[in-house]
Amino acid sequence: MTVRLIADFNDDGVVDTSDHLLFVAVFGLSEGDDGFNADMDLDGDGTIGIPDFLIFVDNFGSSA
Ligand SMILES: [Ca+2]
Ligand SMILES: [Ca+2]
Repeated sequence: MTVRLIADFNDDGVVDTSDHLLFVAVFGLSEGDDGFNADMDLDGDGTIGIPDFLIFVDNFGSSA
């Protein structure tokens, strides 16, 4: 069984600082911007911002 963690952006099975670095790199981008990644728009509102960060924090430390 494969569990896809919501905030495991690099798919290594754990939500940790390496995922945080990926998140920081896209923080503030909106749909249509260069580098926007819909996987990191955790609440699906079209912008990668504070609400997505809060979801990330909730999932930080999770492992599959
Ligand atoms: Ca990860
Ligand atoms: Ca968002």
